[in-house]
Amino acid sequence: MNLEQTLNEITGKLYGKNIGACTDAQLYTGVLQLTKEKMAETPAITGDKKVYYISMEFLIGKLLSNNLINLGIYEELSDILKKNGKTIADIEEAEPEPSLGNGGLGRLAACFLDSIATLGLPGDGIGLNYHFGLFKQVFKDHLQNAEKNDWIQKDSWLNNTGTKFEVAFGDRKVTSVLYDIDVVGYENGLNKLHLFDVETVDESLVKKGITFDKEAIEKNLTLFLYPDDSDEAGNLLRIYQEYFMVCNGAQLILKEVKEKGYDLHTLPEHVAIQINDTHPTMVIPELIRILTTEEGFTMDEAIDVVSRTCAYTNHTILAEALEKWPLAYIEKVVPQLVPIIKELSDRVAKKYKDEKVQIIDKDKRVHMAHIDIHYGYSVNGVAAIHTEILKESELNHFYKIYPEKFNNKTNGITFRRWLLSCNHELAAFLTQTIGDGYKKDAEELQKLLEHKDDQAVLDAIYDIKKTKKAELVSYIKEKEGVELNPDSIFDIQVKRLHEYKRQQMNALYIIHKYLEIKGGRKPSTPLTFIFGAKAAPAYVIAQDIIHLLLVMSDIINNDPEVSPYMKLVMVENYNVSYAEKLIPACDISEQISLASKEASGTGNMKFMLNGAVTLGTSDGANVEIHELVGDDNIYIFGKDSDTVIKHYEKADYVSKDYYKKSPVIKEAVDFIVSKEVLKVGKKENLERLYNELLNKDWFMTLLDLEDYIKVKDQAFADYEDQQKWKKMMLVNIAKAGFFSSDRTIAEYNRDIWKLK
Ligand code: GPQ
Repeated sequence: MNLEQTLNEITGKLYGKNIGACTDAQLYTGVLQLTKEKMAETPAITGDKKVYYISMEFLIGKLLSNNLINLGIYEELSDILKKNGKTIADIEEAEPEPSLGNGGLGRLAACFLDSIATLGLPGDGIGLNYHFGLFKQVFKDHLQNAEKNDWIQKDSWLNNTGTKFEVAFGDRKVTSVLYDIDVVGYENGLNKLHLFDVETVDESLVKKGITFDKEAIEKNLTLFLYPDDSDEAGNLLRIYQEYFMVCNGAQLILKEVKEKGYDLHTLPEHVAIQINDTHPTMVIPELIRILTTEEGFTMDEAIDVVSRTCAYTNHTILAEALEKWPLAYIEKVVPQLVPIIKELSDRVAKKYKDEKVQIIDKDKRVHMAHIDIHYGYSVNGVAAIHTEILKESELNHFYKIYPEKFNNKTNGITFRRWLLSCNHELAAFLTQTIGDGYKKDAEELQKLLEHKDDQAVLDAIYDIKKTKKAELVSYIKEKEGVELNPDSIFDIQVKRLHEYKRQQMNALYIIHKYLEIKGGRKPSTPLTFIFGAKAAPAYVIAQDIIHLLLVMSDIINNDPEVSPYMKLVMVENYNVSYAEKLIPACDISEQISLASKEASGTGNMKFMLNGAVTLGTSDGANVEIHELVGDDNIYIFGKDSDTVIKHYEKADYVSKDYYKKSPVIKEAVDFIVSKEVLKVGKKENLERLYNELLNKDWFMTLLDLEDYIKVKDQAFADYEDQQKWKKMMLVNIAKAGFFSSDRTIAEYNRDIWKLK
């Protein structure tokens, strides 16, 4: 049977209809079933050593198109649908987006699974099946509201495996259920994403918005990702979730190793466990607990075996993100782990006197990262500058003890999703121009450099950008009700909302531009500013920044004097699917974090690959982008990380000094609490933000604002020179190959996992 006959048969059985008669939603279900059948026929990737990537987040996005691409049947299926009067794009719209991650860390895990399978390496993900995932963002009265994201439908990518484990929280026991999602490599075999759930989970617990009873663990454990952690119950729930994941993960790993007939004493020869930031750290004491209590290991043996199996990735230097759980909390949730953690801590204390490397500190808090570093065999950062900062300052005390453990693995992105799937036009043009070798070997994108003086190629890249901008314009019109000008410059900042990422600095630029236009200085090419960001519900200032952006968009877009020259839109519920529409349409990629604070960033790579030019600070992977494209193809501004780190050390940054010194800064900051803005927005939120910027500004917005304005204006001016801009686009695309997650994963494997 050919593909069309198979699909007709499926829709016939499901709905008694042929392809052409189905609704898009019905057809989605039909194609889902077809794809799952094809995946089930794909051979599993095997080998005598396997990596388990354990993570609280897997921001996998919609899976249909990617699976079709990786199976090699995307084109064929899309033709079949067309023939029957349907489009693959409409069917994609019917797929709900799983929301199993917050941002970069979760998305990275998803890119990694794709690359592990694509490289033919045996490797599975281990995580949780959150029923409502990360909240759905809804704007009302210029404020963010959080609602549950009900993404799981009757038919989905989840396969109930029937595997169950028991997980004990002291005397309280729960039973897990394991759901698997198949991960198919690009023209390669099959791995799995294992998502654990609680058998007794109860969705009806969720009342208004995202509020629910936090005590009923058996019922609530897998309802949401990252529950509000502003109170003790929230913190405890997070620890329950973390332990639930690692306890299941440990049982699954040991079960698989035994089933293969290996002696558990040889665990490091057959298993590598990559710990994605500190959230899964308890897998270390949990494995030790199981091996010593159930498998007859001595404590020394268990510690030795586990330490040679686990490797840790650090994704941030922000102190507030480094988990330090009170021992009392762990005692309450998993008392059985406490003796192990104390043993691990005592062994460290005997050997090292330095306070800074202890596992349990004087205040009886457990430093999760310290467990990973002492009892893991590898510690890696996620971009060159980030790893240097870890070695030289943040984790310097550990680096001195274990220099051999430290290594860098600059992040990457899967080109299947972030080029082949989200930008068919560019992918097809590249294939036509440089062949399709780049699909397997991303470095081949450099061949494009041979065409940098080829007018037809330059024009084509620019035209594709125009097409993608036009598509985005109609999408935003439909979703947000805002009319954008496709001939304007698209300047985009999309990422989680955090002060260190400095969306507020971008907002101050926008205020500055608005005032300039009001004063009669109009930009030669109109400007479009687009934001997308969710803020943690308990993060007050982040909510205020969203409020300012929403208020400003109201003011700007409704001002007939200004809106022909400038528009601002903050898209609602920014997620992976939205990113896939925004990124191909972007001209200027905003990567403006305070230097030293963004571990890597991965959006920066996606934008570059799609021909946007970066406007950024010397932070995270921007530094490597800069090195690759050279000074002429990027806009870098702001103080460097050494300068910033010194400011923190000396505590000598005073934002008010910058405000007083610069009339431009003062004017923009004051505007936040001007009559005009207060008329539209809320006094409390706007004043709080204003005071924060003036009296605290912990992430030094005002430090870089003047330079930012100068360099951003330069970028807009350069855009006028079309020829110059086209070449910049071309160089960015050509140099993006380094950021393929295939390269990143090959490095993890070469240096850390060592799989065949
Ligand atoms: N990151 Cl620790 C997250 O998205 N969530 C987290 O909890 C932590 C880090 C990000 C980080 O901010 C980005 O700079 C990285 O590019 C990303 O992880 C992946 O490494």
